[in-house]
Amino acid sequence: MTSSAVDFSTLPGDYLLGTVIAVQANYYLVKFRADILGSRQLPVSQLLCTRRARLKKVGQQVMVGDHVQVEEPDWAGQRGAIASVLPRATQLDRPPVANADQIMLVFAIAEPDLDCHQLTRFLVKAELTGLAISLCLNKRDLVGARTQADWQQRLAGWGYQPQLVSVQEKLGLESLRSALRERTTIISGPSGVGKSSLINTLIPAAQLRVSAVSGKLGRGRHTTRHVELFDLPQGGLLADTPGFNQPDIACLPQQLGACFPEIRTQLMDQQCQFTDCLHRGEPGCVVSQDWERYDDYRQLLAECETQAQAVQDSATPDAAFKLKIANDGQVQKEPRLQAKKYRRVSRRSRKQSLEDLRYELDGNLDDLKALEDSDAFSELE
Ligand SMILES: Nc1nc2c(ncn2[C@@H]2O[C@H](COP(=O)(O)OP(=O)(O)OP(=O)(O)O)[C@@H](O)[C@H]2O)c(=O)[nH]1
Ligand SMILES: [Mg+2]
Ligand SMILES: [Zn+2]
Repeated sequence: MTSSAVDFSTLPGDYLLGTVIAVQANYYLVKFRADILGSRQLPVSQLLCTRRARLKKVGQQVMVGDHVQVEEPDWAGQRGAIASVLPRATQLDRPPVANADQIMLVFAIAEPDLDCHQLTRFLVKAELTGLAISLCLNKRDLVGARTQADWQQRLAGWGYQPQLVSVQEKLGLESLRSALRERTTIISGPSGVGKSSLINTLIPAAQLRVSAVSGKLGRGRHTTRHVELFDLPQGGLLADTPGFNQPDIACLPQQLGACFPEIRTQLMDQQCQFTDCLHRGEPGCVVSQDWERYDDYRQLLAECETQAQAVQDSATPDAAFKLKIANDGQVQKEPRLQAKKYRRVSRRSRKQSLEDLRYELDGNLDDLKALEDSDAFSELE
């Protein structure tokens, strides 16, 4: 099964359809996949493509994971041009990936220690995408059978069935392989848990950079910076994403409950008196408060409310300031930078892809807009 909003079998025979597996500045690496090509044979399996000016003019973005039509292939020079982008079945903005089927969250049982609050943030963030979620706990070689069983049981109480693996000792990888087969999966998780190691083991050709966990943060020194899709030998694609340690949760307070399986199951065959109930003791609320992550739910709810309030307040913006939400959920006022005065990006940054810059700006849309308006952007183009 290949994720797409389009039935590939209905496309004309000479239609050259590929999947964008990497984006670097204005170049798109397009892979022609055997599962889409069927019996067709092509001289090479991938081409480095530019985007037709027409697409640029209409503002059609091309993302990793996009299924695209390639024109004028130069097989000898391994170049081509993207003529159109097929409708997306799904789209994630952070990381920017189109047509993903599922998110696989990777955490380590140890080194770094499994932090339940951090795991909850990642889970909620993943739940908000609406994609299917699978959870993988790596480095099981570092703990005993008892600890492994305890985690399994604890997370089952949250509503998840983690797969316990050791990439290093090659334990538990078979069931992981079958969960990934013929699907496009985004691998996500904190730094240093072994995401790149896992992908290298599943796809030896990927050769992602892995490095020793070092320093107080327990963070790998060479962290993954680009979003790139890798072909699984048994079919399917994997995206390694940069590790985030503290994903921010931006949703309406009313959306948060649906991100907790514990709440979802309680609301399966009963409902609260008020449809916008936030499950914190309102009259007629049927959701119990007696479950492990209830305090996490309340904490995240408070964050969402703070953010929602900040958005409301900024409807009448104070021109000189902009609102910023810090990692701890506190809203801070920061002087607004004028687009023209935006600091020049460093030589190092300029060499990086726009995707990297998006990460470095940490999702701050004002800054991104300022950057796109500034000449730094056209230098990247
Ligand atoms: N003991 C043990 N160590 C592992 C295992 N898998 C990976 N590691 C080590 O964990 C460290 C970090 O691995 P990476 O694959 O770079 O982690 P990552 O999640 O890609 O990190 P970022 O790219 O920073 O997000 C490396 O030193 C790996 O050798 C495992 O199963 N057991
Ligand atoms: Mg990595
Ligand atoms: Zn309720």
